Amino acid sequence: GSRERSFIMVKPDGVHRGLVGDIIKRFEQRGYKLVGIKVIVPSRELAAKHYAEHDGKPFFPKLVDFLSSGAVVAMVFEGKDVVKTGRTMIGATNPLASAPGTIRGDFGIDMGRNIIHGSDSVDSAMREIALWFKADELADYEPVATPWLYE
Ligand code: DAT
Ligand code: MG
Repeated sequence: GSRERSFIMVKPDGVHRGLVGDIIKRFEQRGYKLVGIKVIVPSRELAAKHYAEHDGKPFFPKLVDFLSSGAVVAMVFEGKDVVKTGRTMIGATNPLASAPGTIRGDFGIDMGRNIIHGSDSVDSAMREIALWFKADELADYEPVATPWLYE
């Protein structure tokens, strides 16, 4: 439904490169509601928990080092089909395989510098949101634009 939520995170490369505003703008103008946002330098422990599904893969240590190497912007967006649509807006895991118009396809080259994370399922989103945010860090409000976005 329209209360679906996704965990969206600008990774350290995206923050260093000044892409935060552009990324927020894309979700905002699509009509998704920002319900949580914070800037943090994740610990290695938090980064490892976030990427737990990849624990044991050859790229895992590098991935954890990278995510915990600097500031990230962690966000929760809400709206109809935001998990799947968010993934479409982000593009493929490998930026070189991502279509222009997608975030990775517009801004990235290498897999290990792919700018942004987005939850891959509603279940992953719930796990990730609980990992990165406390319940009282998520805002409950109704944008006045809602009836002009949803019929
Ligand atoms: P996504 O970020 O598109 O959900 P994923 O969950 O499969 O992709 O992998 C998490 C991150 O790990 C991904 O953004 C970049 C990195 N990664 C994935 N597969 C990789 C590989 N084969 N070699 C190097 N890094 C990889
Ligand atoms: Mg993933």
